[in-house]
Amino acid sequence: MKRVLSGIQPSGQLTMGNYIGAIQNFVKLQHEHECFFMVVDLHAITVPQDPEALREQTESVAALYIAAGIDPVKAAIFLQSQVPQHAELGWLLTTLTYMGELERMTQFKDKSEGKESVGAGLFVYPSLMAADILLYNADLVPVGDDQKQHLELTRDIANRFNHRFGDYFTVPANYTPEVGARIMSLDDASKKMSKSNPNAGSYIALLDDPAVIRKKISRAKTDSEAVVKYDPANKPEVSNLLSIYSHAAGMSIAEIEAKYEGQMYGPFKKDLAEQVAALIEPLQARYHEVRRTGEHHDALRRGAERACEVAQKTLDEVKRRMGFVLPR
Ligand code: AQP
Repeated sequence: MKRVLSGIQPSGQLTMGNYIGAIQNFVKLQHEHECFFMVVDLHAITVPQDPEALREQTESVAALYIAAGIDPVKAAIFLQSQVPQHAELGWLLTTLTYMGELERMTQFKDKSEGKESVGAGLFVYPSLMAADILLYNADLVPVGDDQKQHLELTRDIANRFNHRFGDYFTVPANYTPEVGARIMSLDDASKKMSKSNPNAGSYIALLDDPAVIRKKISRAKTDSEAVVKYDPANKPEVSNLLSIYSHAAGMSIAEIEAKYEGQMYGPFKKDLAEQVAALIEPLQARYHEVRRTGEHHDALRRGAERACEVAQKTLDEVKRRMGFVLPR
């Protein structure tokens, strides 16, 4: 049994990108491994936040974890800010991270582009992410394609620590699905689908009304070829819709291509919308039940207790190795 850790930022409404790239894998992995799934609220404040929105989105992500099928008895679900060891190890690892490494992070470049004042937190975000993972000595980190560069840096930081202070950290491996590792925007297939995109038509939110989802999919960009074929280099929009279809319906890309052979995009898009709605409707019903009963609060409390126990052991050992005096 391996140890698995991952998280999602409460920085907006979760999208089908988050579902396919992350949550769907979390649900699978909980049956095979010891899992820790966080809501990374400390990461969400690396860009300016509205306090009320942050609170609501944090609860929403936690409830969606449960609604999507993560069992809080099997996996620890917790809020990053309720496990203070993350911030502390984050600082320690920041001192082991080089400016040049952080400057190379494409997510930092994307999120800071064109902004006048960019917070230092956005810059050092990858050191905190390294702390998130290394606190649990996680073997496997299920993330979408967009997070691979951060994970690579985590590996470098872990190796650097091990080299300077003696072998301690597990160097984590990533776990990314082949198809769907990067779900793209509905309006621009060169950009990933992102919950913080100001254009709501660019993403399918898990809490979107099914009528809205149908509309968004019917308006999704395609091409003029009218052939349902997976070819990301030449048909990025249609390939993206095929990936979403494949995950929503549990069908292979080849099966879907065969189903729509000789047809225009209309029937394909219509069925895709139905598949997504069929996936989302029960999830939404369960979500509203969780929010109504508040069962996620109990799960978060238990999750944080379990996470703190593991995290404190790691933090003590890291501090001892780095030369800090521990309380006696
Ligand atoms: N479009 C995507 N396709 C596949 N996987 C994705 N993920 C995010 N977008 C896609 C995966 O979801 C997990 C959580 O991501 P995050 O919230 O930590 O931050 P992110 O990667 O920056 O996701 P967003 O939705 O784009 O958030 P914002 O807009 O706030 O930056 C990760 O495993 C990620 O790979």
